Amino acid sequence: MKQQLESIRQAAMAALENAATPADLEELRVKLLGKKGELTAVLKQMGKLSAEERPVMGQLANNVRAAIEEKLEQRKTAVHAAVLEAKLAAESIDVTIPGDEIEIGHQHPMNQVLQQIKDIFVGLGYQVVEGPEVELADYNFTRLNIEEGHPSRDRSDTFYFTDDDSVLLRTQTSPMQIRVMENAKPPICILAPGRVFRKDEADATHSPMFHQIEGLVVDENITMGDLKGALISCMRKIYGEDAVMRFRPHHFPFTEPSCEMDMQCHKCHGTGEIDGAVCSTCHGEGWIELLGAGMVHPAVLENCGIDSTKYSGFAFGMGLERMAMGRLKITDLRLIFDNDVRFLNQF
Ligand code: 2U9
Repeated sequence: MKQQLESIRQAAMAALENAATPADLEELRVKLLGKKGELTAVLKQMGKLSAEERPVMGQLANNVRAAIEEKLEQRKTAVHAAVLEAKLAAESIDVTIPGDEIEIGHQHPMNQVLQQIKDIFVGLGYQVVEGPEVELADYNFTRLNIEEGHPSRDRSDTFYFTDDDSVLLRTQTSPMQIRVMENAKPPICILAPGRVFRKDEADATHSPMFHQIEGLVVDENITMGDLKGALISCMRKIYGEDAVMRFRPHHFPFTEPSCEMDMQCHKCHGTGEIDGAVCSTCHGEGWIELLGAGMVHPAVLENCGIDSTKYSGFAFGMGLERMAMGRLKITDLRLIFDNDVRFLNQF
């Protein structure tokens, strides 16, 4: 029996040493230590031994079992480590391989310009207001002091919904300011951005739909100085603190006095030419037109129930596409609305 036990130990050690997979080890465990295993088979013969031999053989059998168990654990750890190492080697990732580029979307250039202007005026304390695109002629024209028969009311210029020309697609965002003035008491300080509609043929500089941003400030003692301060401050934030501005007299029915604001061309510095050729940025003008503005006409204030002897206000308006084209060097308005990604990805 001693012989048998020793040969089991020897064979077991060799077999365990050669086992390469967890499955091999499990198979050996069952074969050596299981109920029908080799060691159990030997132990079953213990009954045939003499009383003196039994404890000696029992002790030896326990030693063999302990040795096999220890070796089994040792090999399990080693095999597990080897399997893991092989797996890691097979699945290794080359982190130096360049990844697939993921295209990330971005704001439309029009929204970029809109956001920048909104941020500036919100910083000055303006509230952004939005309203309906389908408007009453009363709000779009009459209360803005635009008289019956004015060319902008013409059916060839404005989209009307009704035969009596009382409902239309707004031609400016000004009706929004009328709505606010009608319902709120001064001080009023608002910015009204939005889509407007005019019957224009689409070409490089015209579109039947475009965007405006208008501003309105109404309070006691508002002057032309407040208008100039707000507009120069805004445009210098956009075009740089050294930008040079000028105001020219103009006429709008809803403001009196009215003006237009120009910025000296930053390319030719007002000379209109670069190296003897006509400056392509200002087309030789030396100045770039930015917006229209003026002091709110007293009749417009009264049309909204605001006492024009107590309150005054200034207003301004600019075309957003025109701003974007100037800022982003876009030469054809239609590109802004085409939404061709080859164009949009440039911004
Ligand atoms: C109220 C009173 C007055 C808004 C103003 C302009 C001057 C102006 C044009 C710029 C280019 C329109 O988009 S454009 O074609 N706008 O020149 N807009 S003052 O005046 C208002 C607005 C609301 C109640």
